[in-house]
Amino acid sequence: MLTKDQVERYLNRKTEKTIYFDSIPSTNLIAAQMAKDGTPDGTVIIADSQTTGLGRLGRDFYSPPGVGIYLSYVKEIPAGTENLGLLASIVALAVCNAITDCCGIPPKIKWPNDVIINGKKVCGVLTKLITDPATNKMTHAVIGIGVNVNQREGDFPEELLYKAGSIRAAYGKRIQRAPLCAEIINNLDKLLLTENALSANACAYVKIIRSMSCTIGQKITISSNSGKEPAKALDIAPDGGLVVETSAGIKVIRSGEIEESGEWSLVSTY
Ligand code: BT5
Repeated sequence: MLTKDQVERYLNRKTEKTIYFDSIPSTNLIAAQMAKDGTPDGTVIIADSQTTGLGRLGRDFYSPPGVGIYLSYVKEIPAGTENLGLLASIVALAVCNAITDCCGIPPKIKWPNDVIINGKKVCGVLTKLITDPATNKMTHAVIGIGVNVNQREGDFPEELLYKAGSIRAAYGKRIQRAPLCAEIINNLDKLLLTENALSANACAYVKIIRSMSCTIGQKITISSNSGKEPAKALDIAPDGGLVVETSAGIKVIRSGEIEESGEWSLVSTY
């Protein structure tokens, strides 16, 4: 199990709350309730496993015990926050840097927030914004992060085998989860609390996120409420959106889903 004693040896934070569970339905559900109840900025909920881990759009996130990192980070959204569109990519950046520093493998970011190694998803991010019903203002972001660390090839359910990967499968041996988990939190604290990346000048972050993107240059399909549309991904916009070229011209998408067709795989290979 990923325990408090193991993780705290590597954590830089001194005052922010970090709460540990063995098995719970979803760290995001607990973190969202705590955000509504006014938990301090930077509160983190960690679980060794989740029984109903959540993905985006009602999907599941497979979260078995003993092999992954499942955590949710509560970030207050002060008035004047400008870079909320970049949040998902900034979180992916924090995870990528932690994996590079702890495991020596530089992952890529599939826009906006999947972390990819050798073409497979090793981490997903789910961001939920909390609104105060009294004022109708956004108060918090709950950032859920799930990382596949020590699964071996073939450990995933059949339907995930072709798309899910783990750091161990890429690295070739077991990874210590505690230092990696702590480094993800240390990076989030640095970016979101110390540097205040959501309100700071975004240029430097966008530049790094762009350099880690495996989406730029790809032939993609955009899925949205209005259907599917083929496109080519051109760039990351200054606000975190994806600049795409479609048959109708160049535009920026800020929500919806993209699938990479796999035909232009140049950018995502190592
Ligand atoms: C995500 O959604 O990837 C967001 C995942 C966020 C998980 C964290 S864990 C801590 C926190 N608490 C929660 O309850 N959730 C967050 P999405 O982009 O919708 O991807 C979901 C899809 O990825 C699924 O439909 C599967 O196809 C695939 N998938 C499921 N489990 C996976 C896994 N462990 N690794 C890679 N892919 C997975």
